[in-house]
Amino acid sequence: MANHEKYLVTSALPYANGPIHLGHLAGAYLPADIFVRYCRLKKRDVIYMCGTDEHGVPITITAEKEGKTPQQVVDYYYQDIKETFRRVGMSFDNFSRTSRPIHHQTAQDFFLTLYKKGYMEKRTIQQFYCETDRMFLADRYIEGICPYCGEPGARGDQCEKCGKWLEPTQLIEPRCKICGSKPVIRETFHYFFKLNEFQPRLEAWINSKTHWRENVINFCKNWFREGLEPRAVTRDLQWGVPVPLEEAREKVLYVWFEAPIGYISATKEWAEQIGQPDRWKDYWLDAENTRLIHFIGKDNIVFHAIIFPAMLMGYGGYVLPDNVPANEFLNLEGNKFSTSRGYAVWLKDYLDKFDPDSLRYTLAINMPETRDADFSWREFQARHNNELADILGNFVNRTLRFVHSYFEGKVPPAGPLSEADQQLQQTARELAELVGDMLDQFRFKEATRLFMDLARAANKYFNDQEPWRTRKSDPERCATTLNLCCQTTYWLSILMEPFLPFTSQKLWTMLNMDRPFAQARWEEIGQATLPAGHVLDKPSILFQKIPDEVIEREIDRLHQALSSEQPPPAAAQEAGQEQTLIDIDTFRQIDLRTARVLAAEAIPGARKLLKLTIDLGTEKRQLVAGIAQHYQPEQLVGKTIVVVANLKPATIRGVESQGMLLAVQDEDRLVLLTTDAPVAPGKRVS
Ligand code: B3M
Ligand code: ZN
Repeated sequence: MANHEKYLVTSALPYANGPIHLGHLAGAYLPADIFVRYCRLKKRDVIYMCGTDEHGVPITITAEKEGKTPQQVVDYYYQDIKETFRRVGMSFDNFSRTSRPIHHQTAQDFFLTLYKKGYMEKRTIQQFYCETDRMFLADRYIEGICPYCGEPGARGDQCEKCGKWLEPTQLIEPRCKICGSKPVIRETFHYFFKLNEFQPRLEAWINSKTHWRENVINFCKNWFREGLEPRAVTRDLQWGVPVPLEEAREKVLYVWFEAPIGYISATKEWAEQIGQPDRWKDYWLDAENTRLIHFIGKDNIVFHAIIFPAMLMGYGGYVLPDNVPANEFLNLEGNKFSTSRGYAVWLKDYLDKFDPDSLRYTLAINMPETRDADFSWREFQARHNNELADILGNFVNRTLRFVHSYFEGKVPPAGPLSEADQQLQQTARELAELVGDMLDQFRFKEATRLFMDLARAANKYFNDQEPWRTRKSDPERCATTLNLCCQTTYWLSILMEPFLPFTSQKLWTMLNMDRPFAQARWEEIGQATLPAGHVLDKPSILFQKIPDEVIEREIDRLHQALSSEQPPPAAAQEAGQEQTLIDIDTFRQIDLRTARVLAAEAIPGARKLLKLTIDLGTEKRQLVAGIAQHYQPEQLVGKTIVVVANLKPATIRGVESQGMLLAVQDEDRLVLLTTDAPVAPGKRVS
């Protein structure tokens, strides 16, 4: 086992039950890819493992919704997610999937080893059973009212509103999530991992992690304060990794027990793929020299900083995470992503219209490292036009064009270096050092800003040196200036690569490099590398500017999703998909009321939106509605409309919308719902 330092990097395994959106990328994937690319440029021994998480109720609930088998769902989304990640430059060494036999074997071995070591205890428990669906209900299959905050629609394992972890039996008015019926309690048994027995060791281990992000440390300390409990690690489900015990053949391993083991099985699979089947041990079983780094979103901290490490401790011989840089969440135009309402920017839709590097840059420079961040289309446009195009693209373009115009496209010879020349080299070396330090501390926002500082310094150098003037007055000085500029474009192609891999490759090609980028080294930044006379390829524009109307279209689309429920995709309707049946209690959770429109006005810059002031009987409210292309404001005043009065407020184009009016889309018309006869405002619709 080689005794040099090794990096074993993972990203959270995305559920194979839906497409990837920007929020996913900013959370567990982009930071990992930036870090791994940097490690490769530093010639570190690094491998990057990921794959799809293919079991658990998120999969089976999607399968029921789409009228498919779980296998069909995961087969489709494995390919979809893998291809989307490829297009945005995710450079995994292996992107596996947990439905493969190698994962089943690895997870079952983990369970059996922990079982034989006495870390599993069998417990008989009372569990909800749905007599309609004839199945025990796992946590996420149950919904009810949260006993802590009263939130309706709390899940059986956690209330999304107050964040409390729940036992399903704590829910008020529990309902089966599939059919809506009231479940009964039945006896069953499950195996509980004795997590509590690892608390002392875990606490000591976490206390030694002084370099971890504060949010991760505090989260763990809260769990320790509440006291770790044994955790059920089996479920009464058909879809999953079968429990490797004869008496429990009908059960499967809990998805969160086996999914993190997916990092190990993906590494085993990778080792087989490269023809060195035991190579995975060099990483997972060499705790002395391996730095295991789990990139995740903050909702996965407990599994990666407490439960999986305890499993690794229990098994014995495995490396423990060196760091778990959990990111906070990314919001979208001031609101939370909502896949169920289509309020998201799907990565593949983005990639059909825009450059992957522009998104990587915008997300990296505003990464939700220590607090939630917000993606806005206007900021995306500004970062692309004013920084990537006007600073980085501009410097590269003016340098290469100047060399093609006045030096036959060849790197000019450098004469004696001036103070300014040496300062540029020194700046490049210092920035390379700083960017590297920031990346090793997982401070991506600062690292991104710093790499762009080299382009800023280079533009200033170009302007200060005035080669367009020295070309006539001092040709040798001019040649030296452009030599330094050519070196700087080379240094930039390396410095930017972790963040902008596609642009780096384009620049590498324009520089007509005769060796693969894989041979580039971080240490070359600041050193004269391009020899005089080296022939450069023709320059092309690295970043075409994005016009306002293109961004407008994207903003409008999001507001459509916010201001009215997205109709199910036409394909779903055409395919005659069964509507999800709900029971009367579920319907009654929606508070529909009549309302009188008191005032209506346009919202500056939002062609499709109107701001309404309505009378709800006991109160006045403000609504934003996407009806401006169907109604004039004056047509609406005095009208009785129907609104959803208990919808969470949302901010749309900076205006708070406190509810949602009901309208029907009929071809290209949008028609408001009103009452057949005059009705006072605030009356409940039932
Ligand atoms: N599949 C997705 C999530 O909750 C979950 C991650 C597993 S990582 C082992 O983000
Ligand atoms: Zn049911």
